[in-house]
Amino acid sequence: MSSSRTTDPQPSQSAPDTLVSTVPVKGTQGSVIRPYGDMTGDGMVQVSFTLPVPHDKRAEGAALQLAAKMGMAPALLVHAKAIGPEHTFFVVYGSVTHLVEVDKVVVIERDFPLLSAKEVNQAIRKSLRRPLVVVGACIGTDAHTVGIDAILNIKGFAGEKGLEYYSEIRVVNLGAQVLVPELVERAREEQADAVLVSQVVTQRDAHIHNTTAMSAAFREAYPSGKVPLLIAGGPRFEEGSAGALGVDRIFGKGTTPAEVASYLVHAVGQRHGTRSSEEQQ
Ligand code: B12
Repeated sequence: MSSSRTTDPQPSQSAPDTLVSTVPVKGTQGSVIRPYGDMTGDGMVQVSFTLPVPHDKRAEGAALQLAAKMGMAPALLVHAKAIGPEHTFFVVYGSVTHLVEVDKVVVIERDFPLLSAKEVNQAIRKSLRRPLVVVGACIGTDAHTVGIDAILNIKGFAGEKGLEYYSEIRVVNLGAQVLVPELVERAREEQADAVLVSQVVTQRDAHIHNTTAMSAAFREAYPSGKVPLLIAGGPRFEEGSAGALGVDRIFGKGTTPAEVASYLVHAVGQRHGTRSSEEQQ
């Protein structure tokens, strides 16, 4: 094993990092780890990618060159297949030289209490004295409604009922491919307290562009301080990117309706200067 593998941790390229394993590696210090392939600390990973070249020997060499530049040494080309006349798909398996510093992994923890449906309803009655109005939609050209429906529809997700089940939440679900001006108009008509948008397609960063355009449109249409809570969700948003996207909160993969309902109570409570009894403890 070369010394660079054990003594030269690479800075992380993007935060937060995903935690793979927390078991310390023999020959490394503290919580520095390497991927596991055949044995502890061998650093083996498998990656797949496409290069815009026809499939031939030169293409395979190009794939291995890329693997080496990504810090995979040695690297094995385990699969190469032409996808059309001008592109080749590759799978490369090899040992990475990079180390993972588990201590430096940043995890964003939930910063509000998880409430039962009864507690959510009570808190809304206390803070608003009327039902909380939620307007939801899949915006842009995105037609992936399963995620937003999982949060909004009464049938819910992961054994939890959706927001429609809560007696103090009124849900207006606009469905798929809703244009931003339409969403803004409907939110105003319904006097929405919160607007929930879903973005699943990430091609060409569509989720980022659409969410940023949506938040800008709301800021333009509403007086300052009166913009509804803006919440975006989908499997590929970066945690912690809410500020950059101009929204109040991002929810990712595996979100459950109770988490969203609890957040709504927390955020509405903050706006109206009331907190749920759990938060007061
Ligand atoms: C079902 C599906 C479809 C269905 C959608 C049906 C429907 N009514 O939704 C159909 C067949 C229509 C479809 C079409 C397409 N699809 Co599709 N589809 C999928 C698939 C298989 C599952 C998505 C899903 O339902 N997940 C289950 C839900 C519950 O999970 P979720 O969306 O992550 O939602 C959870 C959280 O993210 C969060 N959440 C989500 N939204 C929100 C919103 C808020 C406010 C909150 C709080 C939380 C929240 O809470 C949810 C519950 O935990 C995925 C692949 C996959 N396995 O994920 C591809 C996938 C999303 N599709 C993809 C593609 C490319 C397409 C098409 C472009 C294909 C094509 N060439 O035509 C079209 C696009 C159509 C369009 N205009 O949008 C790609 C997207 C790639 C990318 N990086 O953008 C994927 C990843 C497949 C792939 N690997 O290539 N698709």
